[in-house]
Amino acid sequence: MNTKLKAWVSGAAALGALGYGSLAYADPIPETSIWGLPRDASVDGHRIDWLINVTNVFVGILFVIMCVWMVYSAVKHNEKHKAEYDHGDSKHHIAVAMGVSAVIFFVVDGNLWFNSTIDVNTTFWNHAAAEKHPEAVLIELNAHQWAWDARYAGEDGKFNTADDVVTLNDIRVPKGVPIVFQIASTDVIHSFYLPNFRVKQDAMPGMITRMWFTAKDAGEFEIGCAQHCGTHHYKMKGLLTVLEKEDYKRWSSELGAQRARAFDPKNNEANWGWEWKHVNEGNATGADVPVLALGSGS
Ligand SMILES: [Cu+2]
Repeated sequence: MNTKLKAWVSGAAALGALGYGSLAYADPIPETSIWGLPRDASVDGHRIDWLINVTNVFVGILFVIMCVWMVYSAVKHNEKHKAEYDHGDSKHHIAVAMGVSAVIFFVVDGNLWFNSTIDVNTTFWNHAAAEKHPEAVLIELNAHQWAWDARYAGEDGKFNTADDVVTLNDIRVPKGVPIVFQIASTDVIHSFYLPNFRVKQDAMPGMITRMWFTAKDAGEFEIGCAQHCGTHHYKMKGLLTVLEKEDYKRWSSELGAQRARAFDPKNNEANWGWEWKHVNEGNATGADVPVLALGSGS
């Protein structure tokens, strides 16, 4: 490659990477925009966004290099160029191909693997630490075709008792404290998805899965089901409202009192809660959670 062309190629690659990089690192785009990620309303969502943005920059740089390289090759190897026949299996060619692949693999995939492993172990699957927080809010979630039932322990701190707060497609949580979910499903596989909090967890029949996050902004956010779960899957939406701590306390004690008045111990279908399964020390993923018996009542 001559020096002029070399300079042009590297200049174009650098410009492309810079443009792409600044786009990826720009301020979050408003909710109404069709571009970019949904607004991040969680304390730890930046970890996910960073990985997505950095990967986009890497892939953007590679894309620009590939485009420039293809255009250069097409122009250089025009009809005036004498064809050279080559199988590309010489030691030199194999070494170059392996070297380029290894750099891409270790830099792009290696970065994803290394940082996501740290994020998962220290944060997203660290349910034990989230639960230990003195103000953590624990919620049991029962997914079914096609809605989300949420259960809070109420004043007594115990699940499946008369003062539990139970809601339908309406989850309210306080700002600034860990919100820990245990998730079950009565029928098929659903997936509890909170795009604004960068978390998603399958709801599996016959077992309890876990998920947690801390909200940093008050407001209303969508709950989606991210697993196709039947004909009315599209209707399986809910609302997650993040309240200031005092507003949340008022809401939960009012609803708890109402619920205690309406409680019917014989209504097994309504009393679907379970005793909270605490995470064993040393197993932050909660993989050994016992199988759930739904509808046993209390
Ligand atoms: Cu669903």
